[in-house]
Amino acid sequence: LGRPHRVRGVVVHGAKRGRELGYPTANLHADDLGVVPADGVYAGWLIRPEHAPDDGSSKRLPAAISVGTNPTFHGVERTVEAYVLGRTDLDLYGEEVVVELVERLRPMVAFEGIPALLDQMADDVTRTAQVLGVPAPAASAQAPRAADRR
Ligand code: FMN
Repeated sequence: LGRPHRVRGVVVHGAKRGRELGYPTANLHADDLGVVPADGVYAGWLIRPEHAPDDGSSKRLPAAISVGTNPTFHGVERTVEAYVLGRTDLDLYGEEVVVELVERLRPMVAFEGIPALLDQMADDVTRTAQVLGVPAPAASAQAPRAADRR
């Protein structure tokens, strides 16, 4: 991508499906989605410019980012959503954040079902950690693989 693309926006409530899937995402209400690069899945960072942590927690969080309409769920609205690796506890609603897209991993895909999407997302998370040079989240922090949910 050359210089990483950045999208700034306020975190809004999405379809709430992500939490159930095990991958809660921060959905961005972007100032200008027109400048977002092609639909797909990216490795990148979620940056919290207004977050002044006194606990030493980071302003830059590693994230797997989805840009598109979520065709598996027949969505129509184009969204930018960031899953912060291994974090199911973050509450970012109403916060202004910046999403930095470092590397495009793959196109957006309309999967036949949720198990296939979950297997792919687990792989996306592993590859994101590799690209960013951070440890992959512990298995316990990850969503169950599709095979474990049957
Ligand atoms: N949705 C798709 O339909 N196809 C995909 O290939 C796809 N890949 C994703 C990869 C990652 C790393 C993430 C975080 C999301 C991906 N999504 C994909 C989006 C999910 O469908 C979406 O996060 C989920 O439906 C939750 O939506 P919500 O936040 O609006 O509740």
